[in-house]
Amino acid sequence: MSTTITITGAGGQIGYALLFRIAAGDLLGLDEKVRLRLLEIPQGIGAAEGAALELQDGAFGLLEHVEVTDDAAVAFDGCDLALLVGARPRGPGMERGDLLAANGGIFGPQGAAIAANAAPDVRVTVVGNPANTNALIAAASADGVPVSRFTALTRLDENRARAQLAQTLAVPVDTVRRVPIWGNHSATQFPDVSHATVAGRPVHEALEAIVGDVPAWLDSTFIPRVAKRGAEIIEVRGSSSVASAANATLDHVRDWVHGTGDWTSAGVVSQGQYGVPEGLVCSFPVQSIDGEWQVVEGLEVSDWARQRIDASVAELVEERNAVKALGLL
Ligand code: NAX
Repeated sequence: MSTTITITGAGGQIGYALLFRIAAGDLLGLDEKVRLRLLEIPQGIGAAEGAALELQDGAFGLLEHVEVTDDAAVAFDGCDLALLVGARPRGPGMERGDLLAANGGIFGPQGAAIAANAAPDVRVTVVGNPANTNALIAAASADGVPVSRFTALTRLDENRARAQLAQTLAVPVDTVRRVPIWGNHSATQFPDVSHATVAGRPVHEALEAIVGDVPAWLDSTFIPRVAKRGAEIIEVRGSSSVASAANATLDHVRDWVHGTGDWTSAGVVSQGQYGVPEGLVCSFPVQSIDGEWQVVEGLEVSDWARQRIDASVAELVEERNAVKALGLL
C-alpha cells in the first residue's frame, strides 16, 4: 500500500521543508510508502524539479515515486492527501480584495481539480494564506467532495501557544495540553488557555504563581505574542516561518489520519457550533476520531473569551463577504 500526496507550491520554502520529512516517514510512519506529486506554476517548476532530484539523492526507502507538474489534473490524480501550500503573497500596494481575488483564482480551480481527480476520501489541508478563506473557496469549488474533507492549518498557532506557555512555566512542552486556537489564522486569532492544563493541573493556577495577574498577562503578553509570532520570526530571521510551518502541517495531517488522544486545533467548516455561522472555515478545538475531525462541543466559553472569538469570526465573515462580492463563491 502507498499513499499519494500532492504538494502545491512544492518549489517554495515550506514545500522544500515538507518533502524530505514526508519521504523520511515523519508524516505517515515507517511502514507506509509514499508517492509525491509536486504542483508548481511555470516559474516554480525548476525549484520543484531540483527538489525532486534531491529526493532521489536522499535514497528514501519509503519514496515510491515523485512527479513534478504544472497541471492540476495530473497533480491531483488519485491524490489521498492534498497539501495546498502555494498561494499568491500580498505584493506592494495590493489591496485585500486583490489578494482574495488572486487566491480565489488559485484555490477555486484547485478545488475543482481535486473534485475531478482525487481519491473520493481525499483530505485537503490549506496552508497558503489567507488559509481559512482559501479553504472555503476550494471546498465551494469541489462539487461532490464533502466539505469535511477541507481544512485550514492553525496548528502552527497552537504549537506556538503551547511553546510560549511551556517557556513561561519552565516545563516540557508536551506537558501543556488543550490550548485551542479559535477563529482565523490571522492576528485576530484567539489562543484559548481557559481549559488548558499543565501536567494535568489547570494552567491558570500554574500561571498565577509566575505572572500574578493572569488575565492581564494573557491580554498584554501571551495573546499578542502568539498572534504576532509570524511577524516576530520575519523580523529576527529575515524570512517567514518555514520549518515550524512544515512541522505543524505534518502534525495536522498525521493527527487527522491517525487520530488524536486529546484536543488540538484545526480550521474546519463550521456546522454552527459555538454560534459560528455555518459554512465558515473556522478554527475550533477539535479531536480526530475514526479519521474525521470533530469539534469538541459543550465547552464553557466566558464572556471574555466570547468577545475574542466573535472578533475573529467577524473577520472571517468579512472575508467571506468580500469573496462573495468578487463572485468567487
Ligand atoms: P514561497 O513563496 O517560498 O513558496 C510558495 C510557492 O508557491 C512558490 O514556489 C510559488 O511558485 C508557488 N505557487 C504560487 N502559486 C501557485 C499555484 N497556483 N499552484 C502551485 N504553486 C503555486 O512561500 P512559503 O514560505 O513556502 O509559504 C507558502 C504559504 O504558506 C504562504 O501563503 C504563507 O503565507 C503561508 N503560511 C501559512 C502558515 C499557516 O500557519 N497557515 C504559516 C506559514 C506561512 O506563512
